[in-house]
Amino acid sequence: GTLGIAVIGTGRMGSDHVRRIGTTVGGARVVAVADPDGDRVKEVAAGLEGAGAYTDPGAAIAAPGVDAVLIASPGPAHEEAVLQALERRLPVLCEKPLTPDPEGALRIMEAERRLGRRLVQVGFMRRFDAEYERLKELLDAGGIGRPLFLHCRHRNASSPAFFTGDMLISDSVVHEVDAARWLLGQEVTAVTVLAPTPTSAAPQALGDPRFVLLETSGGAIVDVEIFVNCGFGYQVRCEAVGESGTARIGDGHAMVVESGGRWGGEVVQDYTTRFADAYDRQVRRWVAAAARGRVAGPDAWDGYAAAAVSRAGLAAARDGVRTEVRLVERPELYAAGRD
Ligand code: ISE
Repeated sequence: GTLGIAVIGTGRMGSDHVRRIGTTVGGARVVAVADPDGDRVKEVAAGLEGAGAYTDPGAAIAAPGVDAVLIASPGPAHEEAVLQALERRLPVLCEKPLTPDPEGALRIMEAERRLGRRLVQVGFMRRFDAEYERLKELLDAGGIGRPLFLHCRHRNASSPAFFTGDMLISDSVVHEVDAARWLLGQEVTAVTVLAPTPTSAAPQALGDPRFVLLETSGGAIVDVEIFVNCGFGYQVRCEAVGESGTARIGDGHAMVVESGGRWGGEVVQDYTTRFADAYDRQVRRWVAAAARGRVAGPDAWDGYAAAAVSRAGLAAARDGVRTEVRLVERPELYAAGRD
């Protein structure tokens, strides 16, 4: 049958997911949408046959025909919607960050423990990107030996008006946190944040860009340049350095043009373009897993670990000191290697 999906939040990501479910993801259909902006949600629902429009997320989740829930509201609204979905035993794909704070993620894990199963997948879409998958395969196969460093660059052309200095860490660097944990198969144990004199191209209070250092449980070092007002485009790069070689992804040289005595190419402008294929594969894999009551990829534990690292990162940025990450013991339900 067709999986009926409720989409919570119809902002940039939510509406992109609605489009994707209608066009590139088979076996699923959006049957309810929710957004606090009543006009907007009606407009989105009007483009979908037979979909209900709601301003209350709980009402959309409880709507007839809903088999699974995709949450793309702002981070602070995630926990309540996830818990409402879990009360109904519905599979969830929740955009990152799962929750802004580790406590909220722990409450979600507790709800899954009571159900005795994992139903929540977190939208760390880089795990579904073809280049990241190749790097992961190479590292897992020992192709460059034991990893020593990951050098990461994360640049946005500009940041939206609502962006805050904290979000540089909890909304942007959180992707490198998850990618590093996944690529290395290790936890992040400590965070240090450095800041150059901020760019004059953004409000000074934003403190953009920053340099974030992550230490990991296996003794690797991850450095992240986060620069959300670089002006020229969207770039996510990662170079792994191992004992016997290096590997780099994200150069973005899909096509190089040589003409008129010059060579060059295009820099993509935003993440919905750079990671379009990753988002498609993420949602397809989620739909396939949800139909079997499973999750595919990053789960609530990954959301929790990322939130714990963000908390340490915010303290590190505020106090200007290296800050250790505290994690609870990993519950059996989230043991590595479980599908
Ligand atoms: C945004 O929320 C994302 O998830 C993007 O991938 C990231 O590049 C951007 O910095 C975030 O604000």
